[in-house]
Amino acid sequence: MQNRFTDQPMNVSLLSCAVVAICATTCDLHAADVVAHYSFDKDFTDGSGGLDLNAVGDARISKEAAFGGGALALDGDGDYAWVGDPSFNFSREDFSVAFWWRRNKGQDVFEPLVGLGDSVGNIGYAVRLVATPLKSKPGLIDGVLNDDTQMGAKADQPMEQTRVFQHVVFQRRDGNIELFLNGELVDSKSNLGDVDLSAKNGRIYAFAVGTRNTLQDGSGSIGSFDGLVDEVWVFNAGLSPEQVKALKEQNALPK
Ligand SMILES: [Ca+2]
Ligand SMILES: [Ca+2]
Repeated sequence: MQNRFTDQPMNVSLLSCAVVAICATTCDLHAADVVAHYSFDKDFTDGSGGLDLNAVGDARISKEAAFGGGALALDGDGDYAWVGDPSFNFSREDFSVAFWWRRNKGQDVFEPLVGLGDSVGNIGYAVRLVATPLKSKPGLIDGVLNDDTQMGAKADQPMEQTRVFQHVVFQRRDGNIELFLNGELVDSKSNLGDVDLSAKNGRIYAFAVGTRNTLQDGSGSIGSFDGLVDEVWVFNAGLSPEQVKALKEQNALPK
């Protein structure tokens, strides 16, 4: 690279070092750490670019939303959105998945919300509603890695989930998986499991919203969420509690 004013080569490596040094102290989590962001305000595109979702069945954009002008609406019968890309495979690294959900009414079976899976019952990672809430008793929500439900993070579902959008963050940070509900940490477990299912069966799987067990070409689907999902963020790093709160309150990370 030439400096156009002096015709001298720019010291690119020195400049890069300076940027890295500044970010080491101030850029706790910057734009480069966003893998994908689906606002569902107008369509199924990735606001961070490149990883647009494919909509299946009756999946549509609802005007009711947690943030912005729209959310993803699913009717609980064969609807989901997916994209097959290795960017969602975090292997043994830290990652974070954040989103809002609002349920229509409980189904008898568990309802998958967001995750990476395959067609033979394995889960790379997933957030799921695993029991229907009763009038007196909440159901469970859990986050799992590598199909390891024993080491999953779980909590009672909020009781008002049919009327009020609920915020969830499921992540691995410094070797611990963490589940946040509405900005508060509700469960944490040590989990160094591998989310890479290709080690098990040599294929790449889809990231899916509203179902599970979807292959890289979008085929395969088990279970279907009945309700709204909004502002799905995927990061290739774990979030601090402050970042989780900011994401819930402002739908953005602190500057
Ligand atoms: Ca939205
Ligand atoms: Ca449907």
